[in-house]
Amino acid sequence: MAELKGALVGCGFFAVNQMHGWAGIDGVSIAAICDRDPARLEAMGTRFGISRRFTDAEAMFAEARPDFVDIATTAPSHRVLVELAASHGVPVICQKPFALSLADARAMVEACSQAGVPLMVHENFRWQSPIRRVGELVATGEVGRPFFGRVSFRSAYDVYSGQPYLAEGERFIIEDLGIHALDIARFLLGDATAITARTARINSAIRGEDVATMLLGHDGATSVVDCSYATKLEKELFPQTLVEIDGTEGTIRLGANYRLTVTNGEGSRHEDVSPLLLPWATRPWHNIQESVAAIQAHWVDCLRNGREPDTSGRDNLKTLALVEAAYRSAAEGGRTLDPAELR
Ligand code: NAD
Ligand code: 89Y
Repeated sequence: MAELKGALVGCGFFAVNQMHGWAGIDGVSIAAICDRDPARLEAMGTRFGISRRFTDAEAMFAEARPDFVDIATTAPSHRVLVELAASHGVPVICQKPFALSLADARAMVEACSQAGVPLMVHENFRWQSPIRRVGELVATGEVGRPFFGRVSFRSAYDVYSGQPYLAEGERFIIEDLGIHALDIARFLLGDATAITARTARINSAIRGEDVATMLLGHDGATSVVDCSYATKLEKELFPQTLVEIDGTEGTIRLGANYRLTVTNGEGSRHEDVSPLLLPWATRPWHNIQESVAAIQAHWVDCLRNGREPDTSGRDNLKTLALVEAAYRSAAEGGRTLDPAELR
């Protein structure tokens, strides 16, 4: 099997995880990296021993001719970079949030489709092993037909020191974190046909909303998706997503510290679904870090076998439509919207 030679654009805070992830996958290497900030480029190149370094993505595509590109920049640059990859015929992975608007996202999906290149959004939370386990239990009918779900992420972890831009944008928690929780709700309960949202800003030192509560209607089920970065708990749970599923035959609870409880006609049982601590991982990020490795392995599998990734650009339009609809609903006093109206 020929080795896949990838390239990475964006050598910032999170890309380190992606570089470690690639290093752990057989038959894949990162042959070139790019960042417009020379200091960040040098730091990443030195850390991972990559000598082909570019400050300009166009030059990187033209000279390095990678088999795929992993875009790890923040959202404002995503459209330009995805379209650049498409114009060079290079399969592309793009970090979440995929785009700043649905119009941009649609254009990016179209550009890749026209160029015939695969496109995956790095929407990794549904790849966390505890979430996968909940998905497996739902899919195998352990609790019957789900009629209610809750996807909850509540924390007061200081995300601003590592990612200062999170404190600066007009939008914050739905676009940055709620996007993952909404995607998990879709993954577990299917696409949503209605959403209503309320938001609040509790931390006055940031610009956007840091609390969001959303109510979603799915086919045959209702879910509550709630997230907060203003919740001071006795024990900080960052970055755990807690999940509740009520089904016709029982319940699933993914509780704190990765304790899973399944209750059905056979009684209750518990599982420890703690994520692996990969050799390069650091607590408490190891849950997210494991999911980075998992989504990257999925990408390689899809690329080699000509399959569309689960979190393709096309699929992600539905998650992004929920994000847009949530902001619109909150701005309009909690009006219920069908996200398909926005898609
Ligand atoms: P960052 O600002 O630390 O890093 C981004 C880097 O991209 C910077 O070094 C910047 O110079 C570079 N860059 C920007 N535009 C460029 C361009 N056109 N060409 C070359 N380089 C360019 O950001 P970050 O915190 O690493 O976040 C990156 C993305 O990862 C964001 O979209 C964020 O939402 C996402 N993220 C995802 C997860 C997850 O679990 N999926 C976690 C954290 C961050
Ligand atoms: O950017 C965010 C993400 O995607 O996961 C957690 C995070 O780093 C901060 O909210």
